[in-house]
Amino acid sequence: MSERPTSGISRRGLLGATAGGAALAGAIGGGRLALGTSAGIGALALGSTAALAAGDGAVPPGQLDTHYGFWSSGQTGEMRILGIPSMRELMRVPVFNRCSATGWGQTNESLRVHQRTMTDKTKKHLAANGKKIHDNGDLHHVHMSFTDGKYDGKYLFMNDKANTRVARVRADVMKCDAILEIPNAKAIHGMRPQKAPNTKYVFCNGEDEAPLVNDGTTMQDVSTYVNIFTAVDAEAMLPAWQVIVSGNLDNCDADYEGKWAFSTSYNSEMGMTLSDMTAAEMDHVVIFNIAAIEAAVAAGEGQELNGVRILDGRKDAKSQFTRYVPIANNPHGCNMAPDKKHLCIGGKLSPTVTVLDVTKFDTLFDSDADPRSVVVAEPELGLGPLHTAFDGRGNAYTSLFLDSQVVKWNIEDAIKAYAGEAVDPIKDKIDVHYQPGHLKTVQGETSEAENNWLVCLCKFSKDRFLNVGPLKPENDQLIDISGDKMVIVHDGPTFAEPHDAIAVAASKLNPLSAWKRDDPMWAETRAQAVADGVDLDDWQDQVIRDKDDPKKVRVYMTSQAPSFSLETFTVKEGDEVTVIVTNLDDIDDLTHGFTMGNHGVAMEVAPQATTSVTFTAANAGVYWYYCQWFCHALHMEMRGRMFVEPAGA
Ligand code: RUQ
Ligand code: CUA
Ligand code: CA
Repeated sequence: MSERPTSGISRRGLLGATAGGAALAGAIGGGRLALGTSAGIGALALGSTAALAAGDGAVPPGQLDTHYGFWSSGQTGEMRILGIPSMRELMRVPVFNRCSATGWGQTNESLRVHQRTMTDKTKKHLAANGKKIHDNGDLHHVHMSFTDGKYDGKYLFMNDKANTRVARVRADVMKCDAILEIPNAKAIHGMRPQKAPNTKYVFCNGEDEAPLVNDGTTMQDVSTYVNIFTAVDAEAMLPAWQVIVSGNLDNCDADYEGKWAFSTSYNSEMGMTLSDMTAAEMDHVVIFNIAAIEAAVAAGEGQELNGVRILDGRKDAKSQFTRYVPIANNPHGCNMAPDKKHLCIGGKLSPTVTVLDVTKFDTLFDSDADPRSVVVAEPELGLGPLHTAFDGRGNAYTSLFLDSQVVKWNIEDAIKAYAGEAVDPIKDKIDVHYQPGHLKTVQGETSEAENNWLVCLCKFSKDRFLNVGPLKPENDQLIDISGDKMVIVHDGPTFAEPHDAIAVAASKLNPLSAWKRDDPMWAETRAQAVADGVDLDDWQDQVIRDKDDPKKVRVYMTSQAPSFSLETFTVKEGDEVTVIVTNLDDIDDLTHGFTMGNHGVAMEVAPQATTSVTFTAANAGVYWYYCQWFCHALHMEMRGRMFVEPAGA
C-alpha cells in the first residue's frame, strides 16, 4: 500500500480524520451534515472531499439511509426502492412485469391481482394469444397516498401507459395488491393522488385519442375521437367517474385544498401527425372542478359506459366541470408547489415555465374572467423545460432537456419580474448528464418539502459509465441543494427506464418483516385449503384430487429451513397441479422459494406467506423441485421429487 503525502496529509491520515472531517463538513454546508443522523455517517461521508459528500460514500456499510426513494421503471414495468442519499437500489417490486425470481405474474395470488378488474374483451384477446395477463407495462409515475397534504405511508400508486392501467402497492409489505384496467380511456400517462383532505381519488390522464365506443365502426373519422380523464376510487381501486376533454392529456397534479385537479395537454389540435400536433400557437392546461363533477355524477348526468359515469367537459359543452387555460404550445410537466398556491407548467417547446395561482381558479368558474388571468409568472429559464421540483424555501428546480441542465429559480422573484420589477428569478444553473426528464426533491410534492437533495433523472448517460454496448443505462444523478450552489454528488446508472421518483422520510414507513398468516393476499388460497380440509394451524401435508374435476390436484406443504415438509408427491401426466407452500419460518429475512424443475415454475415464499402456483404436469418421469432462495447452510439439500405417472397408469 503506497502512502503518498499530499499537502502534508497522508491518505490514511485523511481517511482517519473522521472528527476533523465532520468539522470540515459543518463549515462547508449544513445540509450535508443533515444526512448524518448518527455522527458516524456525517463524519465518514465528509472525511474525503466535499464534492463526494453524498452518494455511495455518504452512507457507509451497515448504516441506513435517511429517506426511501420510490422509482418508476418505465418499460420494465416494476417499481424500485432506492435509499437516499446513498442511491443504493434496495428492492424491485414487480407490478406490470413478469418476475422470474418472485413468480409475480405466475403465482395464483398475483394472477388474481392482475385479473381482478380485467375486462372480458381483454381476457378474450389474451386467451386467443395463449396468455392470462399482459406481462409488460410502461410505468412512468409512482406517487404515495396523502393525508392532509403529506405522505401518509399507506399506498403507492403507479400508471401503465402501455395497457391503460393503474396499480397500487401496499407500503406495509411492498407488494402490489391491486391492478385496475381503466375502461373507455386510452394510455394512462400522468397520474396523481389527491393531496387533500386525503387521497380519495387517484387522477389518471388518458394520453391517446380514440373513438369513445372503440369497436371499429368509426376509425378514420377523427372527429369521433375523444380523450378521457379518470378519477379512480383509491381505496376500492375502481373507476369513480370520467370526464371527456378537448385535446389530449399529458401530466397532472392536484391542489392542497382538494378542489382541483389539473392536466397539461400537448395536443389541443387533436392532430394525428407530428406536424398536426405542433401546429397551434397555444395548447392548454385543463382545470377539473371536483365538486361540480361530483354533484353531476350524483345527479346521474352524462352517460354510463362500461360501468363508469362519463361527463362531457369539452370546451364546446361549456360545462362547470372544466376550464382551459392557454399555455405556449406543447407543454409537459405539471407540478404543484408546496406553498399550496403555485402550479408550474413546463413549456417544453417554449423556454418558459408558466406559473398559475390556484387560489384564483374559482374566478374562472364564477365569472367570465380571462383564463390567462390566473397566470402570475412566466420566467424564461432555458431550452426544453420539462418538470419542476421544489424545496421548502420557495425555490423551484426545473429540468432543461435540451440544455442538459437544471435551473434553480425563485417563485416569488419570478412573480415580481412578471409584474415588471427588475429582479432575476434565476439563482443557479448546473450541467447534468444528460438530457434530464423528471427531477425530484425530498417530499417536494407535499407540504413537507425538504432542502437537502434533488434527484435528476437523465435520459442519456453516453460517456458517463463504462461502455456496455449499444444499449446504455440511464443516469439518475443526486444533487446537493442545501447550499446556494447545486452540487452533483452521485451518478446512478439505472436500467430502462425510470421516468419519475419520489423521496419519503424513512420515519414515515415501517414495513413488516413477516407476512400475517391471514393477510388478504392469501385469503382465497386459504379458503381453498379450508375447503380441502387442511388445518390452517398445522398445514399437515396433503395431496388432494379435486372431487369435481379429477384432473386437478392440490399439493399442500410447508417450508422450514432447510426442508419442505413433503419430500415427494405423485401426480399423473397432464394433471393440473397446484402447489401451495406455507413458510413456517418467521425469522427476519428467511425467505424460501419453490422451483419445479423443467416446468418453468418458480416463486418466492417469504416468511409466513402462503403462496401457490398452478402448472400442468409434464411427461411421465421424476422431477426435482427445490428452494431457490438461499436460506440455510443446507439450502442445496432443500429439495424433493414430483413423480409423474403415465396418463394411463
Ligand atoms: S413524463 S419525463 Cu411520463 Cu415527463 Cu416521463
Ligand atoms: Cu429454503 Cu433455500
Ligand atoms: Ca400542440
